[in-house]
Amino acid sequence: MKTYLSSILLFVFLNSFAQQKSSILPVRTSINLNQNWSFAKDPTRQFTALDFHNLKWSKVTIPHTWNAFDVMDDEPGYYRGIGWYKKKLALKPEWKNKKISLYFEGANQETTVYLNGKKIGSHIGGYTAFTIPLTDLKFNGTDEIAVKVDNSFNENIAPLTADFTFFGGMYRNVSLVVLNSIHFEDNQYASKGVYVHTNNVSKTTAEVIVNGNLINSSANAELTIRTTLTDATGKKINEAKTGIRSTLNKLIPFTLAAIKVNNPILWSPENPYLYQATTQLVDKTGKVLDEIKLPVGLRFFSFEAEKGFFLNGMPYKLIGTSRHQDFAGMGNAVPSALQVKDIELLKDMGGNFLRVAHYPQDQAVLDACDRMGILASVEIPIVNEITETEAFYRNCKNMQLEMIKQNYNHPSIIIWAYMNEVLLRMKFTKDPLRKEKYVTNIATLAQELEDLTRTTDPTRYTMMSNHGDVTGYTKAGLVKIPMLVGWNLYQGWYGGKSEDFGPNLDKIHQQMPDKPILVTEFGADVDPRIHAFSPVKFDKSLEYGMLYHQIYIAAILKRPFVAGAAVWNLSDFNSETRDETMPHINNKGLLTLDRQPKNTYYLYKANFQTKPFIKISDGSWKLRGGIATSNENTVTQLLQVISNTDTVELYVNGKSLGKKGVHERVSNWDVAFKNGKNEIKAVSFVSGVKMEDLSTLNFNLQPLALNNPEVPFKEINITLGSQRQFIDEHKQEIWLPSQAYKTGSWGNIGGEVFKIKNSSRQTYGTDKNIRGTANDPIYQTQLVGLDSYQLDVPKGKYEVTLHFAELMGNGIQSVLPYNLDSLIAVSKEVPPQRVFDVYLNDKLVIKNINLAATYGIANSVQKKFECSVADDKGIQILFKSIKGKAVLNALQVKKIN
Ligand code: GCB
Repeated sequence: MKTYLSSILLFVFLNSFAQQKSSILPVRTSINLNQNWSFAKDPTRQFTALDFHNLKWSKVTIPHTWNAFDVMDDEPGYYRGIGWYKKKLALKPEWKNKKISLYFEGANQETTVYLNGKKIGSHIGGYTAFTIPLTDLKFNGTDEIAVKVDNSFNENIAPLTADFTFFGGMYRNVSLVVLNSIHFEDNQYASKGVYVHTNNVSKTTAEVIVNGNLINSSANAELTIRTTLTDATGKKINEAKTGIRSTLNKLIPFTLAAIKVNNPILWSPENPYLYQATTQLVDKTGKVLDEIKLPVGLRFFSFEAEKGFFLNGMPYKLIGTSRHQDFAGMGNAVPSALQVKDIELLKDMGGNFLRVAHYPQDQAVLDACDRMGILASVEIPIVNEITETEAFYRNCKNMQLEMIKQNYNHPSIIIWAYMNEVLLRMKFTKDPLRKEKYVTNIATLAQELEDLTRTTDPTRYTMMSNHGDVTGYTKAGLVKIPMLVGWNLYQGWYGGKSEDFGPNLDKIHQQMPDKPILVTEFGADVDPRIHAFSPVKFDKSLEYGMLYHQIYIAAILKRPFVAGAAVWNLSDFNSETRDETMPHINNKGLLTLDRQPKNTYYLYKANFQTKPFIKISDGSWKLRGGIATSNENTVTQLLQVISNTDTVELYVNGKSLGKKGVHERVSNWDVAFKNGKNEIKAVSFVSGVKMEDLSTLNFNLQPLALNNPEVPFKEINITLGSQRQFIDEHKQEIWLPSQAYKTGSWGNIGGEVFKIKNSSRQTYGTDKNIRGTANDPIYQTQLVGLDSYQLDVPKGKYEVTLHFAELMGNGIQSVLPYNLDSLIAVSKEVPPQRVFDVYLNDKLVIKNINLAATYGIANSVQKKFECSVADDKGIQILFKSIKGKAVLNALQVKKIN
């Protein structure tokens, strides 16, 4: 919550900054309209722009989503319906003869716009910009715009289903654009109407070509269109111009002669050098009527099936991440400055590639890619499946055109894509003929989008991203349609082992030796609160994530035919339909939802950023704990140092542990932590220059014997049926896995680890959302059928809290929503109803507890007691079954006296 709050404050600050900056250009005036909107939900869907005054209005600022908070609760689902926005316009009288329009950078997902109660335009699709012309304005201060936005499911609008939350609202900037009656225009696709591309680029020469459309709504006129190309210092390189006689109210296309550049400075990630093309519309008297400034990056690139990607004639591995646009506490209504920060983080990690997934994003993102040198792929949101209707096809094609035309001028873009895992949610599986028709219809849509893309922009490559069903996509004819194929591969996560990834890539390449391929997704969920010393798939530990990514990075770098790879995902993101350890969030990010780096981010940084780098992998583990195995009062645990240097020297509490080599960017150390603060220093020398990283780790040591006078017992938090360590940073609690009871120490007597029976599905405990807690992992595992729990604590007064949740029963075995292995057997087992008593030091404290019947399935239940220990028998918790087997999920014991 703390981080959410600071994010929100930052948001308010950045937003007011954006207001002050609203740009007044000499010929195009663009006024930021983000302030002072009124907003109301219309769950009954019955209001119109004439009678909506009775709704419950509140003041909002754009960017705005109505789902920012309802996705943060524990309940599934979020408001998908209608939201109304209204605002009065302040118009200047001198604009009376100008062309005035509203420019929406994005609203999710169907928008209808009204002026003074009358409908004046609409837009379909949540991720592209649109322009609504304003005519019939009154100019007397009463002009009111109303905007109806609807994020309900609509079978004709992509995405239909996806592993991300479809936040509703006017979530990107809105502005008022005032233009002369003669201006550049693309009235259908909300682009600026001027396009720039390059041709014949080499190290010695390049050509810059500008084309576009203009419109004249005043009187026929003789006009000149002129483009001036300047270098990054503003020095003129050359210009091109043409004369045009414009006829009234007709869209007039134009193309200028190529502007030559000798010895160009080529654009690349290492040197993202931008020229600028300023295109002006000039009348007979020399007056400039319109002007558009566009960045120009001179670069040439190609993909080869065998050798991968080439930039400016050199082999170049594309490495980066995919990105979703949401942020902690804000949903998708994120100010541009924060979005730019993401690109800075990607750059800082050494990334040179961004897959803008699964939909076009804020212009600020691609502007940042242009400036910082990140090559990009952008796609429309056809995800998982299609609807076989004319309207769906039409909307998809329209989105594709909007995407290309609105983003055409970004030199960073090299790929347009249009489908993601479109065979994942296969329809008509029981009717082979109908299924075949469905697949044919997908291929037809793909081909139409492909053709449209190639004609609209022949300067870029096309791509489709598929899940691991190589045969399915090949048979469906989908592999041969796009110029590049992206594979989303999750060996070692949704199926198989991480080590299978490399051989799987080889197989794919052998099957389609002529096709350039990228790995457009790979990743493993990392919940940074979870750690494991023997990490296993699905435990969500940071340590499993590290191993997974080490294996993937090595496999990608080894294979030249892999043109590029994008980690799924740059950061964690909202996905309402997910449960698991952090319900409603997909944890495959290298950064958290509020952009804190996980250790996996540093692993990429050590691999791909070229400056010397050293980092103690404390990450989220500055607070950790462990159980002493002897009476030494130290606990030896693994500590990793992430670095791109060859050797690391590690100091613990001022003492050197010696030097060690770095393997796959990690050096592993067994550190004997003492109780309390441990000062760690990692040192490396690069070309004689010393570099170091410092960290203070707070270690909570549990002595072997709980009555050890040197480490007096204060508190212990234990999870059962788990081998993970869980850190609750807010409460500063460390949860350690239980152990079998040892005399003098503590542990469970009896009990089996909870497993979902008769299921080939892999989970760690259950992956069901546990209601009533944010610490789901504590409750998602348990011991079943235990006899007792014994803690040999010293004499004193204690608070004992037992944590339960019923993990069996209807609904508990939901299939992972995005499990890519479709052949998973789901247990249909009905829960054994358990009823049991609990005794604390011989006293009956819980009688006849029936978790399922009393509290329901997957609800967290806490029972707190006090007890006094007056002898050396410690604390004994006894479980007596009446029906079925007793369970315990977690246990906390605190000394209070
Ligand atoms: C995929 C999807 C992506 C999901 C991801 C996951 O293959 O393309 O949208 O979020 O897997 O995490 O399951």
